[in-house]
Amino acid sequence: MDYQWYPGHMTKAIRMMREQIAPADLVIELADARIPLSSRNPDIDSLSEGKKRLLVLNKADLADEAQNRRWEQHFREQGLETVVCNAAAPGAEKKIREAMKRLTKEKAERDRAKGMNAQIKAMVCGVPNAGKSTLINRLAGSAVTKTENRPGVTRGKQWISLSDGVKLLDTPGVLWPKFEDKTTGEHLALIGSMNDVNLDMETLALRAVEVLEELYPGALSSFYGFTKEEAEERMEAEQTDLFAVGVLSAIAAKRGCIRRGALPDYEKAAVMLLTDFRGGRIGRFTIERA
Ligand SMILES: Nc1nc2c(ncn2[C@@H]2O[C@H](COP(=O)(O)OP(=O)(O)O)[C@@H](O)[C@H]2O)c(=O)[nH]1
Ligand SMILES: [Mg+2]
Repeated sequence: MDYQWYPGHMTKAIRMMREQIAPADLVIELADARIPLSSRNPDIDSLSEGKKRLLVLNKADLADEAQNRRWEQHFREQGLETVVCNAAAPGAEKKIREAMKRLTKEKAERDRAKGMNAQIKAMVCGVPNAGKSTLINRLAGSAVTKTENRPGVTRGKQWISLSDGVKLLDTPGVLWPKFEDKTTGEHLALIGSMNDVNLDMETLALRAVEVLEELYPGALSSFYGFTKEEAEERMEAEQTDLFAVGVLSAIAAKRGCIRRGALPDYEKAAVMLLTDFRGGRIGRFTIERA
């Protein structure tokens, strides 16, 4: 499968991002807690050099709780301020605001020592679908109404005033993911951060089965209600040595994904499985380990 995402022009993209980040004192990077490695940007370190950093492991509600704690610790040990977050939940902004305040305390004090009001600029960035807009909306809250939205003023980049002199850029910085290896693209595809139109859903669903069988054995059989024996029988019927095919066939049977001739509708079962998996319905899974 071809997971190509960003077609070239990397130098230009990096230059644009550098310009966007330039005015910020604090860079808030969003990653997906289910794939904390693949959803991070390889150039973020150099792009945010000399700035305060906050890593937000978002969609933590969909990820394995024990793994959330391990990843948080892992990044903290690397010296990166890290917060586990579910931006979709009301109140998510509290922890982020606290971390922002901690990180910008010195700058605020320096400004005040000069007799000025504290002036801190923060920007949110991350790969597509990480939850940037959701988080910005949460952080902005009612402050969003306070932005200068005067008629006649060209609506370009705007800074939303939070409290304590913190201003947040109202548009996120979209970062490209790394795609040095096949696994990165595959993991982004699994969680739904790639355009499905370009993906072979059956192959992807079979990867989901393999990954889950390895990391969370039994999760699929208990959710869909099939036994290992059933999956094995179906492997035989399909004359394959791929257990994942047996599992997908069993899922198709359990969920009535059947096409003419009483054959399993793999395409339908694949889409269903991926939707359940991405939506956290089967369980909370972290597919990259600290
Ligand atoms: N379950 C869950 N969904 C989230 C979370 N944050 C964002 N989302 C959802 O993820 C999708 C992408 O979010 P969005 O803010 O548009 O991502 P962006 O592309 O980074 O701006 C939306 O459907 C959000 O509702 C989260 O913490 N948990
Ligand atoms: Mg967005």
